[in-house]
Amino acid sequence: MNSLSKKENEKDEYYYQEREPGDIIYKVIVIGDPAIGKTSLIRKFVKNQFEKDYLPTVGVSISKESIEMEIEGKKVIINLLLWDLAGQPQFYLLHKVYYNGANGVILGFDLTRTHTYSNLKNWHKELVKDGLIDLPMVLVGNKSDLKEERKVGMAHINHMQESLNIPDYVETSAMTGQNVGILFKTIAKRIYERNL
Ligand code: G3D
Ligand code: MG
Repeated sequence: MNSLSKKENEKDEYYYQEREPGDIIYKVIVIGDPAIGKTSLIRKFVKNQFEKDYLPTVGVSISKESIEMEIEGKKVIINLLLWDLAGQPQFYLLHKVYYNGANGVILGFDLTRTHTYSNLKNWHKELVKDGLIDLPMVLVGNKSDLKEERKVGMAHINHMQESLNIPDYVETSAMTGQNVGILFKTIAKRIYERNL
């Protein structure tokens, strides 16, 4: 067996292996304007980059990470399948396919670029149109390390949270890793609570 087919094989085994009946697996879609740091946030969070599948034809890459959390005194292991959509407009028609079966949404913007913040409304509209509005959702403002270049203040963010009805907001830096774990744990916890 050559190394490529061995790798393919391992990947298949990974994706199709039998799972324990109690295994918790959630599909989380990560959306927002290009270059806000969606891919960087996922890369920072996912330890084993082997557990990733890139489908260039549809512009989607899927990573998996497990988190152990204590929720209401109970230890739970949650597997997150993180769907990362390439931002190119040619893929926009595929959003509906990409959204299909999602359990939660991470909606992001770049703290240093105001239009990525204004565009949250359009991303949200698309979620409404595709019937995903009731899913657990976390708002993320990324690039908090770029303090000097910051353009979006907390008052604006709180206003957006209210108008989009997203109670959870996390401010991250994919560069330093600040709050990256908290971001993914927050969405996992919200989905878990929703499904109790
Ligand atoms: P996307 O997946 O949303 O399109 P990427 O965004 O993850 O590709 O990131 C876009 C650019 O922003 C990258 O720079 C990346 O290194 C940078 N970036 C992402 N997150 C952060 C962050 O938290 N802080 C800083 N300072 N930069 C960040 P390049 O230069 O590779 O295009
Ligand atoms: Mg990307």
